[in-house]
Amino acid sequence: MTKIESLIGKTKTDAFWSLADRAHTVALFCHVNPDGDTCGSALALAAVLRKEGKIVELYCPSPVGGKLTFLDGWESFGAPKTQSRYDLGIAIDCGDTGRMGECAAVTEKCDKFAIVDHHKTNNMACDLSIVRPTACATAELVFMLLSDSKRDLIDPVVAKLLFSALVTDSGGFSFSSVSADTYRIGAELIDLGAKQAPVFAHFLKSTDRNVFELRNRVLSRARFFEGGKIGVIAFFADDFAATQTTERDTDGIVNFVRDVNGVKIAVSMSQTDDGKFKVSIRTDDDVDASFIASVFNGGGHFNAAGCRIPGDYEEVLDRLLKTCRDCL
Ligand SMILES: [Mn+2]
Repeated sequence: MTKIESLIGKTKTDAFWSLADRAHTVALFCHVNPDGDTCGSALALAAVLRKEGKIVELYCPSPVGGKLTFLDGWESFGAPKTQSRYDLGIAIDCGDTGRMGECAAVTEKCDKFAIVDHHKTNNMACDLSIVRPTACATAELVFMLLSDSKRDLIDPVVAKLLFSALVTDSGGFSFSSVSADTYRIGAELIDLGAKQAPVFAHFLKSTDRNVFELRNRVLSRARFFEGGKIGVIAFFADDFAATQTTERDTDGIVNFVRDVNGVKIAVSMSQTDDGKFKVSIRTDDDVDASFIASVFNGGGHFNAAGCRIPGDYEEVLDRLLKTCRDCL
């Protein structure tokens, strides 16, 4: 079998463990509106560090629930924190400090601070930065960190957490960000005890009835521009109220627009309580989604990015369409 190319390299891996092995108390940080990658990667790393006798506490600025309750240990995000300081803080899958929300203040209480991430826009200050935009998921990086010296600590639960993170961030190993190593890592995780079928069924197939209703409402109003090259959907407060859903349930619905033949840029606009729109942008291979997001102070990946824009619907839509047209 072909050996998996290290995405990280020995020097950085050693630097990471020289920080982590010395730490007794560790804080792990996940990003706002958490997904399977940030939570699965953090919970996997937490499980391993706890096996080594460390006190590990998990921070996320948004509630962790919904589909993420499939991830073993998810309750620990809501557990009361016992430490006033940490030897080490690690931001997992957070493209910038803003993604840590109010939890960013806790990083001040960490004697050392590291980041493990795959967002190309990452420019956070830290003692150790492991940022690899070629990784399709932060889980690939966590796996590589563990695969050498800590492999014995990857039990079936840790393998399931990393496999879940990998599947959710790679669209079930289907995005252009997926490499042959992504599949190799997936295969290794199955060898280590991850069961793939329940992960695919849970994260990629199953839908709650109310989320199904939300999806139908919003997709039925989809608008197309530029001869069908740009597709836009919008979630308003009354959509959430009528279907008893929240912003968290919008996840992935924009992909139905991206998958329409001819669409090069799919945009999802989701109304928030503070008079803004949370915008998700999905693109095909020719268009840089992270550039569009960066125009509005957001960021992300080449084919998937996001930002927040204040204003009313028509005004925000106009500004977005102008930028999108310029990118076609
Ligand atoms: Mn990720």
